Order: sequence, then C-alpha cells, then structure tokens
Amino acid sequence: VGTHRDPSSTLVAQRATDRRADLHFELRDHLGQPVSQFGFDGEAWIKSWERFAPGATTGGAGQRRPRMGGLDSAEEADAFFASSPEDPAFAPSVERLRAFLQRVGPDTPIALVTSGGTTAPLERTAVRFVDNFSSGSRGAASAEYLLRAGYAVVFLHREGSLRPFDRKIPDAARWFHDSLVASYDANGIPPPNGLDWHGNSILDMLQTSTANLDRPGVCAESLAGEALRTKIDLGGHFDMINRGTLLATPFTTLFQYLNLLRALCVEMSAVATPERVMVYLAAAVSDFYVPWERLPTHKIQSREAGESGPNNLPGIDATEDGGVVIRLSQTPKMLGHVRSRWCPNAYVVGFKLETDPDILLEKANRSLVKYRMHLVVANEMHRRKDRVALVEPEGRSTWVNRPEDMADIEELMIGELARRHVKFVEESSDGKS
Ligand code: 9Z3
Repeated sequence: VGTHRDPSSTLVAQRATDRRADLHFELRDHLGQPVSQFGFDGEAWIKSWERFAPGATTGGAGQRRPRMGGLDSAEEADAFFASSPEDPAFAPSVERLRAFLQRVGPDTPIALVTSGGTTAPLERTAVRFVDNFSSGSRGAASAEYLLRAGYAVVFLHREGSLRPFDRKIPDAARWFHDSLVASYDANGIPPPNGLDWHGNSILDMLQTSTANLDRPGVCAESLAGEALRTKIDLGGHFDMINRGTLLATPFTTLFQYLNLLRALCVEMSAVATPERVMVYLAAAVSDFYVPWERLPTHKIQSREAGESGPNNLPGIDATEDGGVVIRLSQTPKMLGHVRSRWCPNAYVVGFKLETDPDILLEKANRSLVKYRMHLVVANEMHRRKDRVALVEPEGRSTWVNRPEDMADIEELMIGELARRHVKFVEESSDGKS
C-alpha cells in the first residue's frame, strides 16, 4: 500500500486522515474467499508514509494541511502568500505605485479602491477557473467620485472589468447595435430612413465604422458620438490622466489580487501622514479556491469514450461516470490584516454582500467588529445600485438611497465617506498633537 500510488491507495490515505482510525484490510481471492487479513494503527501509518511521501496523505486525496491558527490568523495568511505562484506583473505594479506616490502631493488624500471579481484557477496553466458576478461597476463609479472629491486614486481592478469614466462605453456600443436592430421591420429589413440622433443613417454609420476598422479615428468618432449621447465623461478621464491622479493596477486571479493588495497597502502605509489613505475594498473576493500546491499543472483531461482510466491527479477525485470532484478550500480572511498589519493608520472601508436582506446588517456589523473596520458598506445583491447601509461602530447605521434622478448611488456614498474620512484625519492629528 505504501508504495502503490493509485487512486485506491489515495482513498485509503484519505480515510485514515479523516478518521484517524486503525485500518484493517482483507484480501480475497477471485471467488471472494478470504486469503489473508492485516491491519495497522492509522495515525502511525500516516506518519510513516509522510516521511517518504510528504504531503501524500493530506494533499494527495484533495485535503488541505490542517488549519494552523484559524482562517484569519497571521499564520494562515503567511502560508497563503508563501505558497502563491510568482507573478511577473507584480514587481512592475509595485514600482509604478512607488512612482505614483512620489508624484502625489503631501496633502492630497489617497484612496486605494479594489474592484471586480477574482478568479480562482482550477489548473496552474488555467483553462478553467471559478469566478463570480462582479462587474466592477461599484469600484469604477466610486473611483470617479473619489477623483472628483480631490483624491488620488489607486484603482486595483480585475482586468477586463469596468473602469472609471469609460464604464458606460459597453452600454453605448450595445445601444448602437440595439437601435439598429430595433429599426428593422417585421421581415428583418432595415428601413432606409433609420436615423440616429444627429440625423445620420445608423446603418451608414455602422458600415462606415466597420469598413474603417483599420482607421481607428473613424471608429473613435462614432464612439465619441455615443459617449456624448450617454453622457460619458471622456473629458474627465483625460483630465485625470493628465493630472496624474489615477493609477490603474490590473489583476486576474485571487493569488494576484491578494499579493498586490498586501504590497500596495504596505507601500501606502509608508507615506507621510498615512491617515490620509482610505482603503475601499469593493472587490468581490472569492471565498473559496484551490491552493496552488494542489492545482494540477496542465488542463484536467476528460475521459474519452471507451477509456477506463480516470484522471489520476492529486487534488482531483475522478467519479465513476467520468466526472470529477474538485475540493475548494476556504480563502484565508485578509480583512483583519489590512487593518492591523498592512496599513494600520489608514481609514478602512469594508463591504458586506448578502442575498438575504434579513441577515445583511447583522453580518455587516459582525465583520465591522471582528476585523476592526472603520466602516462597512452593507449591500444586498439585487438592490445594490439603489440602496446601501453604512455600518459603523456602536451599532450606528445610515441608509443611503439613490434618488430616481441620480445616475449613481456612489455619488452620495462617496460624499458620506469623504466627510467621515476628513473627520478621521482631523481626529488622528488632534490625537498626535
Ligand atoms: C461588494 O459588496 C460590492 O458592492 C459589489 C459590487 C461586488 C456587490 P459590482 O462590481 O458589484 O458593481 O457588480 N463588494 C464586496 C463583496 C464581498 O465579497 N465582500 C466580502 C463578504 O461579503 C467581504 S470582503 O463576505
């Protein structure tokens, strides 16, 4: 058993790890008659096997090493970072942040805004991954209003999710397509007089822009028309870029996100008067993932018809019908480390998302207390664009509701948060003097 690395020996190891029981085996011949029996002490067997096949009894069967000090302990966080893969984009991102912080004046408030979802890969060379719904709308809109409020913004965002100022362009492009299709008659024939808002033929415009794909100016012109129609503030975008107050740092995986979050927080905590830093954690971070050490290197293979051999990979259990069981571990909780270890002087705003409104405030309050957040924004999945609660210590909570004529609830939210942050900075400097 000890040297035979096939799925059945892995299964034995898993049982032993789970039950810590003595193991008894019985060998039978082809008629089912017992040939011999033998057994071991489970605990001793695991220890001896671990000596010559480290990790085999825990990693091999898709189990994770035992938790050391709880999900939010420093050991768990350190173990996560120690086993994360190298990311070639990491060092350049930190360098760009250093240069950005040097450019930002000593009195400018700074916000680190995290935005979008994270992917948890299922293979090291990831073909497949676990993802979530977040579009990045909250983070992108918040970054805009923070910039307008005078903040220098570091926008740590999921690559491909929405970005400040151009966040409505996908809508504009969809509008362009939809208005074209909407003008077709019942037979699907576009009317000759399908006009756009400038009196131009929509069809002509579309043809011009697709015929000139190699001349970006023409496409840009039609997109700019869309931008105007949907009130996209491209001018604001270019203004911020010129003034150098927006730094965008992309990530994709959970590993990249958490490594960058830690590094950016630590860098930002070293600025003069670090109380002027607001950390605004709007990204939807995956709660579950497969630890790097358990990920297969290459694409998980499906079984071809007629093949009997299942996937025989560590961490992946093949099922008899050709499926796989992938065990996800819980991501270590990092909020507490942001607050107490990585940037202890900053104003830290966490987020709590729930689908059940009955537990929302209670869960937000628990997160506030447990991770010592300064404020937690509580939002319910389907109403997140219309109302949020700002949950603060001593059971205070303030509902923010979006008026019908206001495009983004973030306009009000950021106003509220910026006011609280100013007070926090004043109180911190009073405390020092
Ligand atoms: C949020 O709650 C954000 O407001 C949303 C924004 C992700 C809902 P969109 O990107 O959505 O505009 O589509 N972010 C944090 C969600 C989260 O994962 N929070 C954790 C939790 O609830 C704590 S950090 O447990």
